[in-house]
Amino acid sequence: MQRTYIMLKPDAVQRGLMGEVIGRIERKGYKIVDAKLMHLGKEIIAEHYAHLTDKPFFPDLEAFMTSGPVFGMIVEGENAIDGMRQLMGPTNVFEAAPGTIRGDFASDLTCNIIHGSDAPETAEIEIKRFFG
Ligand code: DAT
Ligand code: MG
Repeated sequence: MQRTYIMLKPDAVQRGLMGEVIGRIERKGYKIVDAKLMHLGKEIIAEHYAHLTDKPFFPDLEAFMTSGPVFGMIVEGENAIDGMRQLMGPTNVFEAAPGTIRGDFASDLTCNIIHGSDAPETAEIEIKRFFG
């Protein structure tokens, strides 16, 4: 069993897509073992996206991620980290196939609906960051 940190981004919450995306996670067979709505500040976004703070698009990413509530979840299942990344589709939405969450609902590089941890180490750190 693996746990991963999943976050529905402000565009998903604002567009009323939470139910749709959560339904896909549940239908895949994963369990949501904790969840909460949060309004994130700049500090935690800079920490969460520390690998991107020097990128030219970081100011847009920061503004987007602090623009409204996000829905953070701990999702559990066998191979859930890679499995969720498959359900989500790739970072580049223009390469995200229909049938994936990003492929079906996102058409912008920054506003891409969903975050999912990319490795066991980051999953552990992110679960601690958002759920303590
Ligand atoms: P992922 O969210 O797939 O793990 P990441 O960690 O590399 O991807 O980047 C975090 C977020 O930053 C990503 O979901 C959207 C934004 N982002 C990444 N690359 C971008 C780019 N080239 N232009 C605009 N936003 C980008
Ligand atoms: Mg990432």
